[in-house]
Amino acid sequence: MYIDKETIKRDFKKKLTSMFAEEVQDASPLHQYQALGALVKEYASENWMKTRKQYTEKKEKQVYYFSMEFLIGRLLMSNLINLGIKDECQRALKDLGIDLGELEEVEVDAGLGNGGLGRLAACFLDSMASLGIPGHGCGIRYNYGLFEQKIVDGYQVEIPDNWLRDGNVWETRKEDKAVEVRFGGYVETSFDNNKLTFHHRNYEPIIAVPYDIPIVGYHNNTVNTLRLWSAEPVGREFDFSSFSKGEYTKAVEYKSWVESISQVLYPDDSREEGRILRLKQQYFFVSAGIQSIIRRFKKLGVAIQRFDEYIAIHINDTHPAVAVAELMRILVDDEGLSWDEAWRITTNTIAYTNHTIMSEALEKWPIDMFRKILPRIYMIVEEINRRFVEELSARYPGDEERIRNMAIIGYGNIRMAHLAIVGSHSVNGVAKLHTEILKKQELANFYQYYPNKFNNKTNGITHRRWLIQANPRLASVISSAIGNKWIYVPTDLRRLMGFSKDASFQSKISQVKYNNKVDFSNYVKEHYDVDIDPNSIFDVQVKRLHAYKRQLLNVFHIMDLYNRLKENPDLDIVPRTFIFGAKASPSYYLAKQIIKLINTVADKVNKDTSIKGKLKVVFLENYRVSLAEKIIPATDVSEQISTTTKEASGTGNMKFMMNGAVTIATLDGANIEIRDEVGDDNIVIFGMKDYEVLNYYRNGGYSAMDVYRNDIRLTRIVDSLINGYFNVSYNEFKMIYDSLLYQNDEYFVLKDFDSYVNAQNRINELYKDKAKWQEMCICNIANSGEFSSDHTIIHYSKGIWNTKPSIIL
Ligand code: 26Q
Repeated sequence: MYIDKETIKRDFKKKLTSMFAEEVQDASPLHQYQALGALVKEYASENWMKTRKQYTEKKEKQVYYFSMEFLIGRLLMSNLINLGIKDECQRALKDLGIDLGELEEVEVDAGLGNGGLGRLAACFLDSMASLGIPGHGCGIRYNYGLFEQKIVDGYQVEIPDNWLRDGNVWETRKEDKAVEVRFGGYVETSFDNNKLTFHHRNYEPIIAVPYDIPIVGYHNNTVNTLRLWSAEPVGREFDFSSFSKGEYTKAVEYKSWVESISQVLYPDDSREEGRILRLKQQYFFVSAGIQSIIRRFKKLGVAIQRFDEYIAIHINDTHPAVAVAELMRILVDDEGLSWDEAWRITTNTIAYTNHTIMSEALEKWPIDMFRKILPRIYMIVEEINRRFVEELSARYPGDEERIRNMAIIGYGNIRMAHLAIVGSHSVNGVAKLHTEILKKQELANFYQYYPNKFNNKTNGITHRRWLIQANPRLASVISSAIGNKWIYVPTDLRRLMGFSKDASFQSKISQVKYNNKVDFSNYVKEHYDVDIDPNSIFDVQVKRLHAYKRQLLNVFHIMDLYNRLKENPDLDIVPRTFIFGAKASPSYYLAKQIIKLINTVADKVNKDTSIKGKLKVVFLENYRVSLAEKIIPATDVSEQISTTTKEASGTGNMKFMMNGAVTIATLDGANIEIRDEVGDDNIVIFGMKDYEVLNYYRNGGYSAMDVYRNDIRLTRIVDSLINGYFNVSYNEFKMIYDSLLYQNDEYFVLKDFDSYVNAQNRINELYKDKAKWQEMCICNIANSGEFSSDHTIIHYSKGIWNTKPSIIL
């Protein structure tokens, strides 16, 4: 789309007038941002209509990506870039005395996700739109996203994320598209016209109101939709006066019960099981989403028997797995199809992605709870299970144990992963190793039974947000070397390999990194009042805090390095700045102790002038998408150090690679595929191999205590957690201490320590050779195109959804 500067200026002023009756110079940055956002949305609207119309007229197959989480971040810049009007807009605002970069900072992140899974959903939306694939998001419009993190005295404190306080310029409330979702009550059966019929009685109705957000494709006129559902009571305006006293109270209670459903995103907390509200959230958005899909489908005038030829539903982990039963319910109860016909359609429509092998994260719901909230859905799950168990008995006669292990309902629970596998035609893992582990270990029984359902789709990230938008300096240096085909075909970045040894190109790349580091240092100074040196190595670990991600291993290396520096202040190392960003789930105490430990170490190290500024540690408060966009382009060393087999894929690893960081990693998740792309010389690998880890888990034989006793560095570090070294109470880090020595270090922090320290020493040596280091950085950028989510989405589209691009002229 092309809009000239003068038009933008005129339209922007008009918006300020119509929305706020203000002139440019009187409007606050918030109002300026809101006016600009509204204007950008307006610019996208025509294509939004056009896209929708074309999809309907051409009856194109649609994909609906169902996810409890969409970690969108900000939309202003990415919309401007994708519409192709960023530069013109920047010039227009400049004429009016406004800095676009400042307005960008006014937008609050849409933090409707925990981490990787939610961000993946957001990258996928961007890629689907940019490839012209008719694909839309379906989720929940939480009033509160992931909590805001404050660090107070080194501890994490959670603050509610009231992201809608000033409204959301990107959304459109579609009241006329609202649907009803029913909870509770009971099911009556009757025989009508010789047919068994089910009547849901005495249920609590809830209105689901959709809020639509445009998803703008890159320079291609496509605008898809992210539809987020909000829960509202039936009868929006209560006529409270008409209620008697008792009913009045009931009505108010009902209202707040309803509103609780879309109130808050659950922080990733697989330990806290069986929370009723989360199940209600799941059914709420799944039912609303499927109802609205059916409604639209019916307008096509195609027989419902052909539903699966026109619709693909993708479920992001098991969180929306109740979709299997809900689609069955609608097809059987409302559309009057036979069970077998409905089952064929359902399984052909639905596909499922698994994001974890951590067994404690596999969702299950207690039968009694599930039945009470979703009585009809429970009956359907029971019937699916009955038929599945019957099939299994025919295939594995007498193998009761296998059948018990595979059943959807067992040991008083409904196992959502089993429901998702049985009810879909495709089950995919998110990186090669992860998929292999699913097939050979976690889901081996299912793989044997349904070998053709299983497939791998390695994750990806959108290079538009994570390179073009977040790192414009790098994008421009790349284009000056190889042109801009890479923007449309990211694997074209490969051509940078021709420049990997080119001294002048190396120096450009190094200058970009340096400038980004200066920018970030200024940001750290302004927001944390910490001085960091842009000439030091920026070594970054940013991701959710989890024991398996091993932030602790990183801290232990820092403690060891500090000890070495104390012994020898002239130790020949390149100065390093270790940067962390991580939120811990509010009830995950071990994770919170690790945050406190990082801050405690930071405090001690940063205050100590005797180490001559060779070591700095910074904990970035409130890590989120918009902060990731600032730190990733400024990173030299990317920490991807999970216990091998535990990180399904990782996606941060890809973002760093694309921005020219060198990765220090275990051979876990997608790190393996990154290594395969760049080769062993351009990544630093350490740690246990998958088979070693699996062997210890299966057969035992690891003694953390022995490792601790036999390595004096570790003895010293681990002891200092409890011996007063840090001037904190004995119990401050006791849980960490016990997890290592008395729970035998489940994630092999001690076991991998020596190997990790050696790897870090290699990093130090490599960095000293400036040319070699730049060559590594370029090689990483050049090979990162494989990890564009465009690539990933093309594979989903061809291999799972059977959809094709629809070019909007
Ligand atoms: C479960 C029960 C109750 C409340 C919350 C949850 C919950 C919420 C979020 C469980 C899991 C999640 C998120 C998981 C996640 O982000 N997994 C990551 O997915 C990425 C995308 O595939 C992978 O790259 C990461 O390896 C994986 O950890």
